[in-house]
Amino acid sequence: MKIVVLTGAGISAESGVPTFRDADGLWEGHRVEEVATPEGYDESPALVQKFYDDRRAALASVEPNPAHLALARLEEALGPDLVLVTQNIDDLHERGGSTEVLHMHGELLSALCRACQSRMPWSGEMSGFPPCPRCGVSELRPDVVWFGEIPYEMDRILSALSEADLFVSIGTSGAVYPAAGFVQQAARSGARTLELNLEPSEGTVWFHEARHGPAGQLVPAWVDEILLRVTP
Ligand code: BV8
Repeated sequence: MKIVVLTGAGISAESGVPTFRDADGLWEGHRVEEVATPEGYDESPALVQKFYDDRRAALASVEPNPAHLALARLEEALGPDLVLVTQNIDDLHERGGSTEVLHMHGELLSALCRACQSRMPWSGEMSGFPPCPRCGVSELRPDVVWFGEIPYEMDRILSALSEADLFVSIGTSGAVYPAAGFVQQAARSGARTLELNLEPSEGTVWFHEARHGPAGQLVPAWVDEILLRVTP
């Protein structure tokens, strides 16, 4: 059985990582245009670097939750038949044991050099505009996909959606494209579609089935159901 899972900020909420659109979401106090667009970065690089420095530093104080751990168990059982796509830029899937994670919106722990286009692991601050380890120019930016930029791994994602038997969306509001359109692409290719979210998302109408509640409870239960079906 080929499964594509798409996760959003809701899967990390119970780990203490703020979501974007819930009451105390990340975007509050910051207009999206200020911190998540290339124009916003060019306008105020120090403000944007600090926004991401703070989120990068906060990773040290959060832990994967049972939902992340359950998806790692699923990968162990399904191997390449599971394609895990995340909109999240935290490293909680990896720390929860998942080894193949498609970060379509980039990662906090990666830097992109605007001078030489190199991408490299980065766990420190960037507000001090450090020189790129590869080319020496001080043009490092967070390696995240901002609004108006092209998401990473789209070819692999679209190919996985075209072959999926099941598409499961976990903890996302369905507010941002192209991720929000994946459910329709999967359904067009014949996949069954399931939404696991705290409440109905903006795209809930597109799903064959929806279960509402905390990911920390819904995801382990769903993974146990699947493992019963796929393990002899
Ligand atoms: C692109 C990285 C071209 C940075 C992010 C008009 C119409 C349609 C589209 C557009 C349009 N105008 C512009 C566009 C395109 C635009 C877009 O979609 N805009 C929106 C606002 C309309 N998209 C883009 O620009 C994208 N690029 O389109 O390029 C292209 C297209 C196709 C192919 C090639 C090229 C790039 C967008 C990427 C932006 N970067 N993040 C950073 O993180 O700082 S977006 C960011 O918000 C996330 O990455 C995520 O994608 C998005 C949504 O966040 P969620 O993860 O869903 O979180 P949210 O808070 O919204 O929701 C949380 C959910 O969890 C809630 O439903 C809640 O109920 C639930 N929840 C809470 N707690 C729990 C829970 N669920 C379970 N358990 C819990 N405990």
